[in-house]
Amino acid sequence: MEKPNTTRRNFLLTTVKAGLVAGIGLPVVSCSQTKKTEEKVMLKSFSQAPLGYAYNALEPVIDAMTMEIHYSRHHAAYVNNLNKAMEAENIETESLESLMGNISTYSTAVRNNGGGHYNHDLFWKIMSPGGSSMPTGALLDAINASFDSYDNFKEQFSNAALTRFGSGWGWLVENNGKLLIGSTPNQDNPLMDLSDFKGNPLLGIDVWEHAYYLKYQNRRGDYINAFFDIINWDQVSARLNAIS
Ligand code: MN3
Repeated sequence: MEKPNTTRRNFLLTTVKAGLVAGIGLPVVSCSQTKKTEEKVMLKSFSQAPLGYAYNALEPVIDAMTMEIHYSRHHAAYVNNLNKAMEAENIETESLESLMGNISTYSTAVRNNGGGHYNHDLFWKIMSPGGSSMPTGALLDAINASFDSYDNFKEQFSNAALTRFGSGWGWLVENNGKLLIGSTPNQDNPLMDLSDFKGNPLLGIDVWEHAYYLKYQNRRGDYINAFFDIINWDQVSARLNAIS
């Protein structure tokens, strides 16, 4: 049975005083805050996964210095700043994807750095040395069904990445069984609840100047065209299979 508030407060004050006198740190607040962590592990911070290949592994398409700066400074900073923002705002989440899906409820710092972390984590994984020249199997079927041909897909994807004004990302996504092509500004992505372009990201290309400027300067189109030589289509297929 609950005691009236005043009695409880007096009891707590008395116990705290008694605890202080006795030199014991008493747990004044009773336990009721651990329930929601019973079934799901809640994340309070994120870490950067290993790159998985050497900085020079994607040459000549992406030079080693660009890769090193991009991974060890740009991406690392997004992770670091995301963790700072999550701590400052007392945020816990089930997953990075879940954070993206509710991004409109968080600060701009969480949106920019959380998006930066998600996007780069995907970007490193969907590239590989030498690549695998063409999509195959169910992915190729889906591309043909949605864009008529691989060449049409390549043209539309390149165009979306090329025409994204300023900094942002070009995307191939799955949305309700269909594949779509689009782009997002800054570090936004198609998982974000506030994004105009939505879906499950399968393939993404970073078109911020820091991704290509050292080698390509202002020639974004050349960078996009070369990117097709290092796409890890097996990873893109795996992402599609994980959805369906
Ligand atoms: Mn980048």
